[in-house]
Amino acid sequence: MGLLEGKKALVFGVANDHSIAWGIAQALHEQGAMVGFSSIAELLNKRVRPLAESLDATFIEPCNVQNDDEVAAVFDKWKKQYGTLDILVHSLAFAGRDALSGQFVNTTRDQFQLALDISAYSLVALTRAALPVLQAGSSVLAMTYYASEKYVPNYNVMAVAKAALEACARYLAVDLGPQGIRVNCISAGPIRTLAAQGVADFKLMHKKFKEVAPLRRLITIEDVGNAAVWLASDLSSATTGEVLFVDGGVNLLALAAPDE
Ligand code: NAD
Ligand code: 0WE
Repeated sequence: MGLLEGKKALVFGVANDHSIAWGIAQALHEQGAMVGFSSIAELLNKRVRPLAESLDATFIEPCNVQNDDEVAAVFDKWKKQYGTLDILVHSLAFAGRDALSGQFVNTTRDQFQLALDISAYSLVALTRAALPVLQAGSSVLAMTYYASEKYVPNYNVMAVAKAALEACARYLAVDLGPQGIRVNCISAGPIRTLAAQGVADFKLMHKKFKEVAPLRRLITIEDVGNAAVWLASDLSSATTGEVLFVDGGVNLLALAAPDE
């Protein structure tokens, strides 16, 4: 019997089979959850639908999280089709490519607004729109990155967006706690997804990560999916407003241990 038997999940942010959202969706499904999908319209038919159908999904709906009407429409549809939602997964982020290189001091107002809107405010927008279907025991999950706390070269405005996302999760956790709804973040180590593609020196980051990580290996979308199962399940019933690191221990380092 799976840990999520009888639960219904809605996952935002699958772009392809490398997406963290896809790793989470598969892990939730493996534990018995019914999983629905929402992604931006352009990705839906050629990329997301085949993946979703391989997990027997019957809910595959478009949503650009910048658009309040599209956000409302997804949850209206969910309510009509399923009535309640146990697991809401936010696995999306965006900043203009130009903002992710060069000096942070040059971040424009437009770049800042776009990154914070898509990557942080959207958690508030999705959670509020989901409230009519969320219930006691429901779990909301969002993906973050350690650069919210400590400097990472080139992450720039996304670091500010992740700091905002984590703060949003804490405030949502307090708002919704009395209703028995939990809100948490998973902070993953670097994974080669579409969003990591073309990131300056990502290959080098990967190499360094593997060398210094206490667990001496890279992080996979399966690792993240398994952590998501715990946070989505009743096993984590007293955990809310937290950031759970799935990073092989890298966040605990002040200085890498010397090579053996
Ligand atoms: P990905 O490219 O597979 O997923 C990002 C998703 O964001 C895509 O599906 C994209 O369509 C979606 N998106 C962008 N703008 C959107 C909008 N306006 N409306 C709706 N969806 C939109 O990359 P990923 O690495 O799987 O990213 C998922 C999450 O994980 C992000 O929050 C990212 O910041 C976070 N994260 C990634 C890593 C990593 O190294 N890959 C590490 C830690 C955290
Ligand atoms: O959160 C992320 C990805 C964030 C991201 C990446 C892109 C690249 C393509 C958001 N928006 C865009 N927009 C694009 O046009 N990660 C944690 C992966 C990541 O991204 C980095 C990293 C790491 C790690 C960017 C710079 C430096 C390190």
